[in-house]
Amino acid sequence: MSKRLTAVQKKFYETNGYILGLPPVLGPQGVRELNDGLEELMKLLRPGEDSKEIREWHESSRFLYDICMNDAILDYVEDILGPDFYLWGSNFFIKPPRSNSTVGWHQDTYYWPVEPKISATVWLALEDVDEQNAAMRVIPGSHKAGLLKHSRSSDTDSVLTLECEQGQYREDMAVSFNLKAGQISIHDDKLVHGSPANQSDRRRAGLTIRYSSTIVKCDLSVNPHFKTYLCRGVDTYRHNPVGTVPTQRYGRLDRKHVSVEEAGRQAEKKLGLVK
Ligand SMILES: O=C(O)CCC(=O)C(=O)O
Repeated sequence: MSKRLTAVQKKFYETNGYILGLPPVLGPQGVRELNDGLEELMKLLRPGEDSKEIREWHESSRFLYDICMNDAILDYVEDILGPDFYLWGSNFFIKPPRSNSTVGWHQDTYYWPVEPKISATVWLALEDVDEQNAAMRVIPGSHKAGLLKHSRSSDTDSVLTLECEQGQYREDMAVSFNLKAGQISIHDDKLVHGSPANQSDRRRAGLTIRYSSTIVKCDLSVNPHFKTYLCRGVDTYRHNPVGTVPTQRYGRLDRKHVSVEEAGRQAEKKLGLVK
């Protein structure tokens, strides 16, 4: 039985690979707390680090863990992934005003050493986000095209260096993920998406939260740090290590983060992404 999404919304997600236009999951007070919490986390960064370092800190910050376990968010995710799913990833995508930084077109699943491909990302807006301040853009329906070819580019303003090769997706079809503060979007792990530079005078910040069906298994030889937190239902598969719920409100995680991008070419080969 559906918790929050109508049959039409579920069908839309299935066809297009994303959902927008949901009621806010945080009110003005919740949005203020989220922004204040981000400031507290930023205080834990060391010289030379930036907000990109705040990754998987739901494992060390109860404040973030509680946001990732927000009941309204989990209801939506349950409608998409089914009754049994876990949380495993979170990070902030922040573009200061007038920043050149972009996010190149990519499929999340290319970055993650997990199978099968039954995962979804929630993007929670910390402030109003639109075309002016570099909202994320997605290619509707591109999640049905299978895994696309990605190549490494070092000559780029993108914070991600594995980008979808051109010609495999229709950029002219892109839809902008405009959100009000406290609203979420949800997208499929195979959906092609990215975001442009922020040419406005407004910051643009979102928290991404990654959830997977309990059947999804991580290749720990690529990412040995993968930890799961059951959100709903039961994990009959027990494929993955289980994380410990953090007790401190704000805490940093001191360890190397590993996606396929960071694990390097060897990992791409091992996972059969390249020859
Ligand atoms: O916020 C962005 O610009 C990109 C976010 C993203 O790539 C993701 O949520 O997977």
